[in-house]
Amino acid sequence: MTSNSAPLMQPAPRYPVPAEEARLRVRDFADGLSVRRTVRDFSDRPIPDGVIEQAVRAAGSAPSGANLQPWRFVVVTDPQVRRALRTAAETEEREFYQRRASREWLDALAPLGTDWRKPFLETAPGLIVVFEVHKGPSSPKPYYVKESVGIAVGFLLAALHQAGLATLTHTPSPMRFLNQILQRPQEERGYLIIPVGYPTDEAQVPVIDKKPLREILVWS
Ligand code: IYR
Repeated sequence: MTSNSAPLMQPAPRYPVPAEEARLRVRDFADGLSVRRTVRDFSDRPIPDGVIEQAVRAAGSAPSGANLQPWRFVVVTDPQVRRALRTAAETEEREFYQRRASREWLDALAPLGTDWRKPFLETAPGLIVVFEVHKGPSSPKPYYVKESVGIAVGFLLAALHQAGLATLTHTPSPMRFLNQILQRPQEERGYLIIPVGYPTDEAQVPVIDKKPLREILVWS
């Protein structure tokens, strides 16, 4: 079916911010995000009710290819399911760290201190498993899927950080075990696992830095 009719339009929403206020707000936003760190040691402190819902709402407001919103966010709290995910992820990750990864890749990871062990899949009180949604019985063919889901995840991480929650972006590879354990249809493809919670009192993070603005920003 094709459609040539003009799309239904409405006035663009206004979001008025005076110039001086704009400078303050964007600086505050950047300051707030710049203290975000990926955390690997989670306490059992629970996630406040309602926070995940609003954070996923923020993610769902992201722009996407043809506005097809090709994402699904599966929240896992059940300890048994978290254990199954950990076992499966560690199987793949052991393979990665011991065989699949190149020396160059392992050298790049060394400053982060990561290895095949993924205890945070069990210790974090919640996991948000993000899936790409491809063409299927109830989903159309999407476009720019990785870009779209990446933008949505950016919104999600920023929202959770805003709520004071720590997150980790975990990328086991391959991720097909996610479909099986979480009983997701095959048009859904694992994109990322995001453990969410609060750091333990003893949690440490590697000393790393972000590139300064003058290195990443070019006015052309
Ligand atoms: N997926 C593995 C390895 C890994 C890869 C990158 I690139 C990282 O920044 C961190 C880890 C893992 O999750 O450990």
